[in-house]
Amino acid sequence: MGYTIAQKIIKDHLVCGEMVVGSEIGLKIDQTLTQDATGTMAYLQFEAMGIDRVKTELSVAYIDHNTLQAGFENADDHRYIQTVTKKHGIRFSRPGNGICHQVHLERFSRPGKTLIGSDSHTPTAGGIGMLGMGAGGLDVAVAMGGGTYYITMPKMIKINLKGSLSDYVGAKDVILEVLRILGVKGGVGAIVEYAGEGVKTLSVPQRATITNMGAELGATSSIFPSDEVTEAFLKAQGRAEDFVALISDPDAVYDAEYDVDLSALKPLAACPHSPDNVKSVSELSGMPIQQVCIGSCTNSSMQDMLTVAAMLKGKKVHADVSLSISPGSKQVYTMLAECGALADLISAGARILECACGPCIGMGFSPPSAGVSLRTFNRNFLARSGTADAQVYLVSPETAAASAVAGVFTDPTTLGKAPKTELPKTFAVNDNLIELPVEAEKMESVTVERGPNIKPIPVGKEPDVDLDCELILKVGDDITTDHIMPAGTKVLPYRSNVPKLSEFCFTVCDPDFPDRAKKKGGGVILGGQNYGQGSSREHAALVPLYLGIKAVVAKSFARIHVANLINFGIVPMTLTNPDDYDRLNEGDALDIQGFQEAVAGKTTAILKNKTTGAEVELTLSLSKRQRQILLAGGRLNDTKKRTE
Ligand code: MIC
Ligand code: SF4
Repeated sequence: MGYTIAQKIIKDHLVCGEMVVGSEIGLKIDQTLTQDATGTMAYLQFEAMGIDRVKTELSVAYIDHNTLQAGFENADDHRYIQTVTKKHGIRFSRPGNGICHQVHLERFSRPGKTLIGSDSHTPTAGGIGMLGMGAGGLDVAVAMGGGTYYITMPKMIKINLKGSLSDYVGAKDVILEVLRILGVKGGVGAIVEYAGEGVKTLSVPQRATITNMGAELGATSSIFPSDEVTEAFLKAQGRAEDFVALISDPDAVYDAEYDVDLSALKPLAACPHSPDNVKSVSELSGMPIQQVCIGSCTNSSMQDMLTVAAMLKGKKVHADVSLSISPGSKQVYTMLAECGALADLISAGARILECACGPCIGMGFSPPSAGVSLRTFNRNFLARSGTADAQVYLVSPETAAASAVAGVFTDPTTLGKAPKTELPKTFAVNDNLIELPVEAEKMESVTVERGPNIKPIPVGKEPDVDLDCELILKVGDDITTDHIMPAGTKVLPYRSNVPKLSEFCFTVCDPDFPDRAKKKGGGVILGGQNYGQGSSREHAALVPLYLGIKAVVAKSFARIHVANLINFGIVPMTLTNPDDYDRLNEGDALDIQGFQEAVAGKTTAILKNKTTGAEVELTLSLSKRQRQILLAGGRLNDTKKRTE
């Protein structure tokens, strides 16, 4: 039996385990990336491991999330990351160089290699045929130290692309169509591979838009073949030597297959508040809008920007609309300036932002009250924009530009023939904002600078022998990490200050949660399906740990979040019978006799609801390694224990 693309890469990097779907495997990681909102924790944890130099082929730290510096906090974190990376052998991408995934795609991603990043959109690198996966900061720290990265061996899903995209239909519409078909849980436990004759019609940045939003499917990763289009892209980036061809074997077996006819696709939009709530733009056309934001790691390539510039050239942004544009990288920004397209954007009235995540993570540009905002981003979770009642729609750059001019939701295919844009044959390569680390023998000369906002990381404890506590919070299905640990201008500066961060935990769902948890000394959280979907932020585990959360019971969990819970010693358990969800209520007194014993080796435990008398069976699907981590009270404790 042949192999799929992802299976080939996994096979080449397998350190332990068997490639049997559903079982735990360990992988060697070639490259890592971090960004600043998760990076501080990752490097604090790397330092705590006491390893002098990174052992990966390449590790890069990007500054792209917390670039609003309304106080000293973010700048202090940047300085910490700059100095700690210089010391330990990691490249440092300075603020102004661009969004981690865009820059990594341009400058460092390599077909056939493995990459983990402390950011859920790391699968962007799949656009170039690299196996990129999002991970918690601690897992990235371990990989930097040469440690194994563990995942559950995924299923393989194949998307056959036929035909080619019509005028004004973009790569974003392809992934929105896949989200429409599969939904935000449809990729859980799977890697999504793209195949078929349509592949060669898509450029690398277009492919990267598609693999980027595979994160919204809940997939472990998404990947395209590495072919002549990949080779041309690498050549244009001055990296021809990084090319290797990579395709699936003709007899590779997939667990599921779907067809998407690119020629038949129409512009689509993900409606509030979920990326899979997809409708066609024509259904929405005419709806007044107040804001348009173009950029993010999903749609900020040169190709996206040139398309938008051509559509805005000689036009004016509608008086009722505020339009922001954030190019994805310094390379894109420079080339836009050099070719004059930047002038077209500025003169149409676009508000040009720096090349960073910006509005995508709520760092500025929050919409007005109840405002309709069209964004080329990848997430429209409730309140993520910074305005609690905003209505955020995810659209292509084509739909965004057409609507910005019209002032209402507009299907760009109604505009006639699309203006022709041509991508340059070579990109403006200038890595002057990538700082190189010092040589190993000079590392003592570097002083790591820590600001007062950096507070100690909470450390977990071994599980109670019997768990006796309260159901402190009950939430529904599809709870995102933006619900658990919101981001945005007010909160992000405290990513290295867990005590302060805890004041915002779950406040999107329940403003009283932090106070209640503190008063009661924590307890257990109950969630629905897909608990913890979205970002890789380990703060969504660290902060609940700080607030005394001992276990999370849910109908099902998202991949990265469950790994983060385990890393910090919070026990994840699922309801054996999902209907039991209704037999548990907030405030109920709970009791799990033999909790520690169950964590040590049982696959089920009985939860007694002391308030109602009901008994509910819980399932613990944990590997031996995960049980050992939980028994030690988290991965840092476990590593310490084993190295003592
Ligand atoms: C996001 O898009 O939600 C983020 C911000 O990039 C996160 C990382 C974080 O919370 O710092 C992600 O996707 O992992
Ligand atoms: Fe940044 Fe948004 Fe991409 Fe997250 S999704 S990395 S916040 S641009």
